[in-house]
Amino acid sequence: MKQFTSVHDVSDPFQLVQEALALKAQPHAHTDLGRNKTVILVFFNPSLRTRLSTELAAKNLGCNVMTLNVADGWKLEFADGTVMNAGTAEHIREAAGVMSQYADILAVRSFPGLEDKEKDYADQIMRAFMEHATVPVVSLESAIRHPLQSLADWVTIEEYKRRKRPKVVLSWAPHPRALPQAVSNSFLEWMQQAPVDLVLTHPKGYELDPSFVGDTPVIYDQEEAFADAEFIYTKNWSAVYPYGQKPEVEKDWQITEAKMALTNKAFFMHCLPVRRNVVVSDGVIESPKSLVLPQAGNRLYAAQAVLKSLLENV
Ligand code: SN0
Repeated sequence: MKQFTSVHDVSDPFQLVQEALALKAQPHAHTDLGRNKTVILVFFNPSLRTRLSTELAAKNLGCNVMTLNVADGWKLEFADGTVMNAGTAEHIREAAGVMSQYADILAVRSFPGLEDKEKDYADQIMRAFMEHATVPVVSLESAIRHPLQSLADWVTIEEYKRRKRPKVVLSWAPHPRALPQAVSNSFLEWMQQAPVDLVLTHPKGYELDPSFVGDTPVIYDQEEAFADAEFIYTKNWSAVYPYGQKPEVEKDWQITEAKMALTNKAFFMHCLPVRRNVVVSDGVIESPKSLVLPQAGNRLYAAQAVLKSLLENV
């Protein structure tokens, strides 16, 4: 693997899931692999799980880790050909080039602006790093994808599934703010390669980008979608059309005990952070069926599997 920015960078995603599970059994089996190697994590946006799990993953492999909050650095320019006589002090061409002098792997987080669909879906920041860094680039969530989350989600489903091919439902839920589509986009593209029956449910008006939905069935009735489900994966996202908006929804899409009772004893999953009693009731997230903590725990082994695979190639 040469970079990790989407499922398309991974030749065998199932093999990577197995690698993460092997690392979970023996997290300290490869402490020499990263000796004298440096991972730089660059955050344009806040992080809790991603930062801690990726730092620890790198350390478990024996790497040096440095973290840069972009707010602490120069304001970067991404457009080519700009006359840089205004607010931006350094071009990404130099910034990514310089970081590559110090890093063996560069990992980057950036959120979308949610104002201009074309701009966000061009995934400018991640693409600029891919283009101008001279070392492998890892996505720590970009404007449109969160592949480390999806890999951890697949690992979790693999651990908890009771059937060879479980039914997995990705359900929209309400949220007070307009959120990115990245987690849901990625979940769809990874689950489309997993041995699961995947169903997408959301209110009318919250259709995801067709390039990510592919041929995943969409059921607009949440309760109908929940029938026979073994995993309820919940996430809010803002509308794609009109982009970044929050159209009104008639029914309450919160995940409640009553809705979970319609499933086949489904597990509840969410990437976190989650707004309790808006996205999911306390009763569901506190129940024995809630996988939010094991899921977050698996972020460590997902990151470790990815870094290991990249280190084996640098
Ligand atoms: C981010 C998102 O992409 O939806 C990160 C998820 C891993 N979530 C949020 O920004 C939630 C913020 C909030 O105010 O609840």
